[in-house]
Amino acid sequence: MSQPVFTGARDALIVVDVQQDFCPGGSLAVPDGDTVIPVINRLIPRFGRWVFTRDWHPPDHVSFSEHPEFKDGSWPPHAVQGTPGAQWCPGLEMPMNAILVSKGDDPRREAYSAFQVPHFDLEEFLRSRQVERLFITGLATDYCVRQTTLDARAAGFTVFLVEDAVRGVSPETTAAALAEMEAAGVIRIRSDEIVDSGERPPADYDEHGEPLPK
Ligand code: VGL
Ligand code: ZN
Repeated sequence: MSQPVFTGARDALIVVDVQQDFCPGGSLAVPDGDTVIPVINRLIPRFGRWVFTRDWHPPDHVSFSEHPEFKDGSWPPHAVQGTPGAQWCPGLEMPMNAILVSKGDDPRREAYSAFQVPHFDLEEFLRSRQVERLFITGLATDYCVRQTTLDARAAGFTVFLVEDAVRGVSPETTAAALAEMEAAGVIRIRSDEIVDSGERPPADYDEHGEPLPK
């Protein structure tokens, strides 16, 4: 381990789009996409806050094409609401109290990033809970991971990209995305460098389900 980073109360793990259509056998399969699952499962217990995002498209989403070119704006139908392809990949151990952010549900608009959804202000949600650092995992490095990571940096968070917990659609766009993220100040880290300090964030609710003051 080169440089351990200790997780604590001001950290959140972000898990981007680990859904069946992005894993082997899916309509928009990311090469080796399923290899991120055990890595993410090992990271989950080192955190006290988790945001899981999912692509959640209507059947007539603007990005869908009959002759997909597998690039921006021209994808095969994928992650259609309520279909098996939109479900989590088998084996992903999402905590019961993770935050779920659905995106891409407007048929007319692409939404690669969890910070771009009109119905939920993720930045405000995290800020109001004193979150400062985000650890980004999931699929795909060159699209939704890239945009989520860049938006997180633009919002002022310290951002770690967990490089063995992400996979990309193509080598060229993945290399370009990694360079772009690094230029934006994103810190690349391996999952084995992330160590649990044991510190946890305060609870959001009491034992009766009433919100606690922040
Ligand atoms: C994604 C392409 C289209 C992703 C989503 O999750 O990275 N890529 N929709
Ligand atoms: Zn999509």
